[in-house]
Amino acid sequence: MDMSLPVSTVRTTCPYCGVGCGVKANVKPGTIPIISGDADHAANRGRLCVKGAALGETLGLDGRLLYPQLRENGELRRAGWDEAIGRVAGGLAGIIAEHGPDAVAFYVSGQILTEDYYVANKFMKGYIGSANIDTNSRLCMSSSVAGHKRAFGEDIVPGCYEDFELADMVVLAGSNAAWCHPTLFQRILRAKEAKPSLQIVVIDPRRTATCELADLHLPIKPGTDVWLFNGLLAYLAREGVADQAFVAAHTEGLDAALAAARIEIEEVARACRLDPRAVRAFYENFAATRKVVTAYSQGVNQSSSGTDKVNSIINCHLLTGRIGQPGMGPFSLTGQPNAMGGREVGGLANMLAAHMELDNAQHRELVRSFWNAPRIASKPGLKAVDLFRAIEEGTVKAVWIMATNPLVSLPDADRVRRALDKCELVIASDIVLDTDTNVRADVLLPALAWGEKDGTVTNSERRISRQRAFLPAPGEARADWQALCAVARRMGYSGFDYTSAHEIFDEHARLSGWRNGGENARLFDLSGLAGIGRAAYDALEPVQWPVTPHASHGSTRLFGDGIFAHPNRKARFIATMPRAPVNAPDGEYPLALNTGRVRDQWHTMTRTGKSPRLGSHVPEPFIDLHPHDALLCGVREGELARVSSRWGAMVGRVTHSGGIARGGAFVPIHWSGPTASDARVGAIVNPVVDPVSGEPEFKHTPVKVEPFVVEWQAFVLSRTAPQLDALTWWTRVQGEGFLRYEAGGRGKVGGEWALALLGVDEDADWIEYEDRSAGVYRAAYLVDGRLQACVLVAKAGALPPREWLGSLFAQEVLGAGKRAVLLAGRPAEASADAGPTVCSCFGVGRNTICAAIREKGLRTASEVTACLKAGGNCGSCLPEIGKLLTITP
Ligand SMILES: Nc1nc2c(c(=O)[nH]1)N[C@H]1C(S)=C(S)[C@@H](COP(=O)(O)OP(=O)(O)OC[C@H]3O[C@@H](n4cnc5c(=O)[nH]c(N)nc54)[C@H](O)[C@@H]3O)O[C@H]1N2
Ligand SMILES: Nc1nc2c(c(=O)[nH]1)N[C@H]1C(S)=C(S)[C@@H](COP(=O)(O)OP(=O)(O)OC[C@H]3O[C@@H](n4cnc5c(=O)[nH]c(N)nc54)[C@H](O)[C@@H]3O)O[C@H]1N2
Ligand code: SF4
Ligand SMILES: [Mo]
Repeated sequence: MDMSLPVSTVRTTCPYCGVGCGVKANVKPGTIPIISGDADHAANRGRLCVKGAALGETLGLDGRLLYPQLRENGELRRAGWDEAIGRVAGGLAGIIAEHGPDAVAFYVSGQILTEDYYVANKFMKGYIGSANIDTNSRLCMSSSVAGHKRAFGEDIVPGCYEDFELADMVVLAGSNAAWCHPTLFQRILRAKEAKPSLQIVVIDPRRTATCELADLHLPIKPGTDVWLFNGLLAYLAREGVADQAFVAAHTEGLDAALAAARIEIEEVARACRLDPRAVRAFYENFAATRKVVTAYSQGVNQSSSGTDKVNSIINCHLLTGRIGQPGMGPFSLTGQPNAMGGREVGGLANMLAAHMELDNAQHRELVRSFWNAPRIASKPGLKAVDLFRAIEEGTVKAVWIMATNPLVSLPDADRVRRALDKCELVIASDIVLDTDTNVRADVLLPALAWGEKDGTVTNSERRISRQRAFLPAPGEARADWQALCAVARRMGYSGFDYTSAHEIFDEHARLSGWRNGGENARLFDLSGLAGIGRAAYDALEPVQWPVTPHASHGSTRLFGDGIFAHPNRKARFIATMPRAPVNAPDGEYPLALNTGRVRDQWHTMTRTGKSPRLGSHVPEPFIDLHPHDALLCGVREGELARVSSRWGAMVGRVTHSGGIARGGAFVPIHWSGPTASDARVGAIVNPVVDPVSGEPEFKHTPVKVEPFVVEWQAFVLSRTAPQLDALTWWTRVQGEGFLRYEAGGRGKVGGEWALALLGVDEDADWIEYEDRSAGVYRAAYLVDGRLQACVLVAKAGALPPREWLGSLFAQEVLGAGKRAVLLAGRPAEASADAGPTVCSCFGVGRNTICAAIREKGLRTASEVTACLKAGGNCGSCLPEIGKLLTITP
């Protein structure tokens, strides 16, 4: 911490999900910044979820990439920026000279700032002259983008968060908002508390935490949403709920859409494997309620019919004229903090900039001349999955990967690994050193992280907020836009002389308003911010675009006037023909694998993985199965299993959450090479994509599940990383003062093995316990009476809980009493095992909560909070507490 920085409070924006909560960082020299919610930010009004609340625990510099590095003869070595920029610029220029501009590519991310994104896009499309820039938003929001463009003529989210509170019905389709958009979900719950008639409907094959407080859960057969919404469209038309005047004046294409949607409730129920009464109830309530928000996320987007799913939802809102008015509308929940900003600057390979189109000659010329660029890409570039195929095939020879980890997050990720192994020049910009992708990079460029970088992001409701720096730049890390500009300048391009993020934002705002108006006006318009001065940019209050001279305070809702962005200003119904996922389960791969998120981790855990508070909720990768399927597969709850598909495999622990229907399986996406021996989810996923958007079908891959045989289970708690080759399978999370490894292994365990595993020298203070007949081995070592590491192994039966042993790492010296029972793994006074963490903020376990519910007769979540504090801070665990209330006898 730089002692010269004054004490201050900096207002910034959370770097995780697309809710885009305002955050306050209270910075005192010499201490860790204190993070709290910004009560003045319209997205969250002071609330944060558990990930946001734990941001302060992720700011340490351990594991950071702090200097540029170059690979030489297979080894990385530190280099100066000048040399690294030379290598990148020279490498790209050489390949372009020999093979043309389409032989190079950028693969960027919804986690860079709008200013970084703007520069990357300008560099590739206007100067290199290729559209080979794509982004992880292809894996995330591209079906929504495509659906919006087909229906509205432009990629627009019409509504705002307030609509969720004003609605009388909120439909959450393919969204686990309780875990993935928590503060917004809590706004819905509070609205329901105030107005109990507010109905919540969840459409998800799994029974998720989001379902806990829902009035109706439709456990839809994976991939069948188009049947459900087509059926709804047909029902609404039949029942005369259409808004005839709106449809006539402001839309076209209804007849074709209705023709494609001719389907009865019985048929819908069969196709979607739902109870026809539940389908009918949903349709009736939807028909009877005008103020409906239908929000959707990856259960809709990440599908081979993702774009059609989006349009089948929008169709229902167009038919009823429920769009752009308070309390109603289709609502695409964005995933990443700047998914939206990336779309604004045209970061996808099939877009231009400022919502202009690559295949529109006028737009191309407009952008080229505004940039004063030497050339402009004239055809769409490669979409993410195709891009990495082209790398494998050798047609793309250089790729600059920025703020994303395709070796984990792309489908068929082993193929992506092979592609990078073959690629002539791999450049990776990241904030951490150890990622699966970085291991394969030739050049590593250190980026500024959250708290250090400065610029803007746009959230799901089109609200642009500032991310502001409150920490000094560490090492030689630089903003991503600075690295991009340095390479562009070295390649001889003018137009990259920015000295601050502010200058880039201003250019972006000016482009959005440039020759924008009249008949073909583009709705994305920041002309009200063009010419914004440095001071005004620094003080910029969160504002929803469009921001124009007429709407200088931004725009809450769009399309309320019925004016859309297609040339004839009408919205289009899209005829959506339902189709099943491309790969169906079969005899060999009988289960449909669904993948997604857990509450307390963010993607590959490079940041959330540093927080002890976040490590305890879900400490290891799991495979959630229906008990019946587990039986058929010969696997048991609590044991390890291997999930494999025709593309790859991973290993995790079998669980039965009770939320999975037969025929399905679910695994979390978060573990990667650095955090598990074998749990890279991307390796299994089929590389099928939606034909319109190119978004992968992450939610549906045929797999089989088999026992992963180990002779013993173990866990290791250690202040330093152990020797992992002593374990057959392992996975890691961060504890308070220690690393926690869950593991399984084969072969002999004992003193020699444990000494090697924990890296203990001969004269260490070492204690051991072994009971061969029971298959138990335990050892620990201490330094000056302080617990350094312990390992507990069981050949059969359960291992002791980790919580008590973990708590000993906080103690400077272990007293004789604790030392004596250390290897029992439990305190002598045998206090109850708290059980797996439910409330991460206050560290309250499941058993504690259930005991209190039972013994004190608690009946509501607020009674649990009053009694145990659990749920009283960020509230992210309230749905789980709700579930415990219903299942505890
Ligand atoms: N805690 C946490 N929050 C996050 C993130 C994170 O990593 N961790 N990441 C952020 C990002 S980038 C994103 S994109 C969002 C994603 O947010 P969500 O989309 O809410 O999260 P997912 O878990 O990917 O998937 C949502 C649900 O889709 C369901 N689903 C699967 N198949 C189908 C189907 O065919 N139909 C329907 N209707 N549903 C289906 C799954 O069972 C799953 O519960 O979360 C953001 N927020
Ligand atoms: N199976 C399966 N796969 C999926 C999904 C799924 O549901 N199932 N979801 C998909 C979705 S929606 C998404 S969004 C992706 C996410 O997948 P990724 O984008 O691959 O995951 P992250 O871990 O967020 O990767 C971000 C990287 O950027 C680094 N980073 C953070 N901040 C900065 C910065 O300011 N600058 C730079 N240069 N680097 C930075 C982080 O350290 C990290 O290494 O995964 C996709 N993959
Ligand atoms: S809901 Fe949580 S992760 Fe999302 S922006 Fe808010 S604090 Fe961050
Ligand atoms: Mo995402």
